[in-house]
Amino acid sequence: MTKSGGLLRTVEALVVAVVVVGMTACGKSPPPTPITAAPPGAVVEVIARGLQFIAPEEVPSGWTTFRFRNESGMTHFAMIERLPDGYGIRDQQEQVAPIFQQGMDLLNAGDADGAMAKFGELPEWFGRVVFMGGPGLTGPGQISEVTVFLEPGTYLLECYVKTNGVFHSYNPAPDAYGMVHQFQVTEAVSPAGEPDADIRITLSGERDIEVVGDTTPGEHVAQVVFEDHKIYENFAGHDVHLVRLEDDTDLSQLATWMDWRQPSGLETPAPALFLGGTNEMPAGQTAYFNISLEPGRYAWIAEVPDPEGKGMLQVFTVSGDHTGGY
Ligand SMILES: [Cu+2]
Repeated sequence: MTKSGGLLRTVEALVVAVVVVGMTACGKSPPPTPITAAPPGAVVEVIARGLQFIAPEEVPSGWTTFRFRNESGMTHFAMIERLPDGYGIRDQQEQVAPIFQQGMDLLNAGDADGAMAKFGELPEWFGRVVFMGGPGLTGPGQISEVTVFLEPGTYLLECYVKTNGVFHSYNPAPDAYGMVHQFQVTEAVSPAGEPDADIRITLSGERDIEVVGDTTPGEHVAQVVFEDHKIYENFAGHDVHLVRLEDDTDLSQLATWMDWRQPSGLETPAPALFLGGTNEMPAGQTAYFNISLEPGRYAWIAEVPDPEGKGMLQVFTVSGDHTGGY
């Protein structure tokens, strides 16, 4: 048994004890138990609270919707990562997260060569992690939803936004681990089908983000097609997020923020309100995400270095009902 498994069992035993005592004492219904498994076909609830994910440990395979509720005061995302067989959260904690943090510390100190040498220490298996989308950048108090097709296996949810230069997924304190959560995608298949969409977004490393559909006020579902998978200087592939722009939003600051290698990149607080999207996926994969639009200015933006230069920062306006005074 692993240490975390032992801890979990201890927590479960405590919960059972509390439930039994509570029922015996007053005969009322038991308090809610921790989330351990999502029922097949149900929406998988993922909560960001502080610098932790609260999410199920088992998720059905097939088309599954992840609803990400950000209860914290910071912007986060929830990237879905399929681990190679035999690897788990402890390997990420011991062999990957510290390397990225040490490399980031070197970048913050202006030592780009040292940082690249450090990133060269990443283990071979990290190159075999498959990024499978997941809820994109989501601002404080916001809820975002992504639907993806998952095969059975061992997965992580990860957020690597930074606070004070430290990745949310890195926490050097034992048993106080940061924004990484391991879950198992089971053989039980979700009865949910592929969602319907009214907006289609095509992502390619060869051209601008292509959006087809009407971005009118109200609810929409966007289908995101990953036509190819190009790896950029930040070791990541293209993706797409929705961000609300205010009159004083600085687009060049926003563009810089999308590159985690910059000291100000992905650093708390975000320069604008993010409303979800999808993290990267392999070529040929498709994700769906829910969008709620009000009249105003928005942008589609990818988490890549210089998104504007790549055609991956696209501003658009949602027109209001003219009788409403907009
Ligand atoms: Cu985070």
